Amino acid sequence: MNFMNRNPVGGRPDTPPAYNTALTQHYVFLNPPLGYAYDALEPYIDELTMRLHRDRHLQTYVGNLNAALEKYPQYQDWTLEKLITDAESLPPELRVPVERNAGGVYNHIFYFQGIAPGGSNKPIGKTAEAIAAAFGGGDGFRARFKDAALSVFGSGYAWLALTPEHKAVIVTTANQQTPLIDGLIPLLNIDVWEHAYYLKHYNDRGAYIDDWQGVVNWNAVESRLPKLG
Ligand code: MN3
Repeated sequence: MNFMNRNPVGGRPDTPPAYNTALTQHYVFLNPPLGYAYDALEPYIDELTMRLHRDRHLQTYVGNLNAALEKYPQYQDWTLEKLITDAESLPPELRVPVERNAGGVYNHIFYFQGIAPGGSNKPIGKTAEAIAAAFGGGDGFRARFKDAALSVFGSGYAWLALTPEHKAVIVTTANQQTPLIDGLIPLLNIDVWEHAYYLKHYNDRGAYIDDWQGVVNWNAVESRLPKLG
């Protein structure tokens, strides 16, 4: 399966395509390759967790989203972002499955593309500047982000995002909701559903968050910044 050729779409003009093309795809949605081997994040994130997470959990959201849109050709050219942000204008019977599953696809692709083998522990470039301004630097960010990720009750995500004024903020979302609906620009997320860490860390979410910090792909985060000025 060649994801890039099957569904050629342009990236948003303000974001380079390398990391973000999969987020602008539309029906028929595909599960993009990780871009690294399933075991490449060892010892931080284990191979079996990565296999199950992408091949089963994300695949289920992809399948459910395609099934939901199959009989609605008028929405089949909507991108993931449009399905999420304009869900209110969908027919009632389509709205809930789209909200859940488009969010599930978006959030997981965003998560998998936000980590990489050898990911450095340090924000770079404009990201580092925004983090320094908002949190006093990388250490302050890591502590605040961990607290936020720990605070998610049940299943959800913690996010680093930008406000429309381009101030860095940390927010959390429940289940498969995204900060897009609040007008924020997502930069980085951590999946804290138990399936993201249970095989290795059991119920110790904090240990998973610490490990995840070691594989954050700050180059990807930097590429998600809107072009300023
Ligand atoms: Mn997940």
